[in-house]
Amino acid sequence: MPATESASIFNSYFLMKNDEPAVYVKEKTDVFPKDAVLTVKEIGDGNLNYVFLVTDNSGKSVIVKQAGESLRISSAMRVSTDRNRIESEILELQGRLAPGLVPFIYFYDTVMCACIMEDLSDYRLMRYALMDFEIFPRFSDDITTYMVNTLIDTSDAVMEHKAKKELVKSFINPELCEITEDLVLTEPYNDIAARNIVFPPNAEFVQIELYADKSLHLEVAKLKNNFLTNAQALIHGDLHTGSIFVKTKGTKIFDPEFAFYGPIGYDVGNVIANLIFAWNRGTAFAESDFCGWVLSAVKEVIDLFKQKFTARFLETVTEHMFMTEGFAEYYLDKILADTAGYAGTELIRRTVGMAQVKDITTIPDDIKRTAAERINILCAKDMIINRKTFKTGEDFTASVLSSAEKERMYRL
Ligand code: SR1
Ligand code: MG
Repeated sequence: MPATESASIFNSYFLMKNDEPAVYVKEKTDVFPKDAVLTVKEIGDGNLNYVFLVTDNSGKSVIVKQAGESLRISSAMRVSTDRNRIESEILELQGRLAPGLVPFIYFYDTVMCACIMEDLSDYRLMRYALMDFEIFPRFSDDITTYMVNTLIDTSDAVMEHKAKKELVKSFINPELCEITEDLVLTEPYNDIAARNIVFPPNAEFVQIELYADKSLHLEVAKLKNNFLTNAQALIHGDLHTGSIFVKTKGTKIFDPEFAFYGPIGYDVGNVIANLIFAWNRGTAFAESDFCGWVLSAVKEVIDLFKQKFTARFLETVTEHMFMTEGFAEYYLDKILADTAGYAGTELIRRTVGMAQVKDITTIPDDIKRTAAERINILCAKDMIINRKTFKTGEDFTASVLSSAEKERMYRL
């Protein structure tokens, strides 16, 4: 073993702190000269990991992201640190499939369960930018290119099936999937683990509309079964606006640690639901121009996704039977129904589940927050129950507007 390797403090796992991420970057990469003076700042505000910004005195910087053995959101929840390998490997793969739309990975390490990646400090986290009512005209185009390229190209439509199954194996992600199976697809409907967070003015509404609605439970059970068994494509698995960086001239999708082979509509549905949170917040603050843009983004994401998906499917399909006339339409139709269904489950779980979104929880006026939450739930139920009828961008925007109207009627 070379002397440097045997002497390294990074030969066995520990949680980095203080200036250790800087030492780590110098040891593992050539990004900075060995004599560079580096500063370290912990900047993570997610639920799971530790994120450090490492900068030299010229302003050059990288990010070090490390997986802890228990989660930041709850020290009682322990989740495999293999999530960091999954995240690093999928970002490398997606960098090839969707160039420019994901951060560059300089290095990753299965001992420290950490990776060193491109710093995107010139971008803003999309959730916070939307909370300030900023608009991003490029967003629909970029996010649909990312989804179409990364999802079709890893599916059985395009990949040789044995090679695809190798990827299924490599991206098996049981513990992170379990979080979604529990927090998204079970607990919001029954509070079975007693960790839902229900805004008190909506307690009765949640009891009637979610906990007591058996026909809703049946549809969610079907969506859960689909999530558990439909190894359709290598999905991001947690594609909310806290997993997206934006600036006027670009978009970067990051944080795919929940990635696994699952239903394509899970990713598309998450994007739609998180736009709806932004719309709901905009409505509470009477930001009508912003709300107009958000609704047009919802419509565009669906319509551009359909358009690009069909074009890329027809261009790249290699599975002979999938070339049969009518199959592309059948395949896309199922994805759109899944999109509506999982937009619904995301809307509900972020409203009553353990992991909520600041777009809604920081609405200061209780009456407006109550209304925003009810719109989320009514819209979600429409999308889940009637998911097979959602075919166009307008079907999604119409559901948002009619749910807002329904909520107004509920109050009268
Ligand atoms: C316990 S982790 C809570 C949530 O944070 C992640 O971003 C996922 O969305 C997960 O459901
Ligand atoms: Mg995350």
